[in-house]
Amino acid sequence: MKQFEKLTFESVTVRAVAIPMRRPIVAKVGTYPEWPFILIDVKTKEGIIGRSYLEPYLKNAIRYIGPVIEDMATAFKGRTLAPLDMYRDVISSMHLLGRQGVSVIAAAGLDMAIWDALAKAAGLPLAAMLGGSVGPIRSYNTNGLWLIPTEKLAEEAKGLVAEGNFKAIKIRLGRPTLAEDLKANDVVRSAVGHDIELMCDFNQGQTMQEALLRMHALDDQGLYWFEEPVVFDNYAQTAQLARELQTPVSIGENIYGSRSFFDAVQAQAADVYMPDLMRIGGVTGWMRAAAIAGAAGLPLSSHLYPEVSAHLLRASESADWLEYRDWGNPIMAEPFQLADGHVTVPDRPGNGIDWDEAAVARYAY
Ligand code: SMN
Ligand code: MG
Repeated sequence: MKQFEKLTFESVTVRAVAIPMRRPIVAKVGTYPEWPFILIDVKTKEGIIGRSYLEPYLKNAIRYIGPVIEDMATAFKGRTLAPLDMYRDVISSMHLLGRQGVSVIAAAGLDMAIWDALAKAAGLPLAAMLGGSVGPIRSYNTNGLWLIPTEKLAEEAKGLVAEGNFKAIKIRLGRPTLAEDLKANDVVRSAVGHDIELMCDFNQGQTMQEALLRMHALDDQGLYWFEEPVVFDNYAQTAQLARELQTPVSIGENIYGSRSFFDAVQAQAADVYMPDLMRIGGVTGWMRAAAIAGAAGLPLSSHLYPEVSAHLLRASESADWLEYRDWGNPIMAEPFQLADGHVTVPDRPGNGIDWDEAAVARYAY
């Protein structure tokens, strides 16, 4: 039920938690035994609270991302909640410090919380607020299969499929030798069979020379996509790989803002894109990127942030797989329901995020 004609920005609360991981991340980008979150609560004068979180990878990031969010919030005090205007103003205020990196991350966190508050005030799930509907999204399980010993891959792969009757899972490649990558792929494929799609992620861990040899050798293995085969923003190189290989090339998690997203699409840098809400610019940045991907006919997946990404995929023209990870579930009052490899966008106002405050207190640092 609609409650307010307009909302007024009052203040923000920023908190840090770190949650131990069931299957610690071992990737080319780093090793993470626990996963930090920055929790953002935007308070409005009318009493509605908008919530979001960021996944900043590094525990210390709260020390510099937190103050930027608080600074932006000070400038918002007393303003009517209008996410498009606020995003524009806050990004232009950061012009001299740069329009990428921490500037976008802080703006994105606030943007997601502001959209949440607006959707709550309208009495609509975020997906519906954006003109879409609630419902299922097919999802792949990304919760494991890091660069762990090959002997452990089979059991973990079976476990990942079983925990949500998933039809797709993601494996990390880019081991020291091609033989090890082929072996890892064989082990996982034998464990899960041919009805499960296998995405694979190289996390930018190869030079172009290595990638050319490795990708061509893996190209007939039936992998669903090759993610970030080389440094993500060398679009000339990723475009060459996308052209030469039959396996689709995916990038997107490291792209900051819709203008950089447009640059990548123009450069034909990939076959599939997977925006990350903290980098693409929150709900506002995502919808702009989604329009570009839709017009270009390019499938759009997601990176982390499953709760909010699910709403956005329901409102994106070329929506494809959601990346499902459960690392934030311990602090969620109502974690996602999984059924048959799908998550369901919850039919409640806002983005569906609410904190389990006892758990937040437990993981706070
Ligand atoms: C990833 C996510 C989180 C930490 C490390 C690596 C990865 C992904 O790139 O796409 O899931
Ligand atoms: Mg990735």
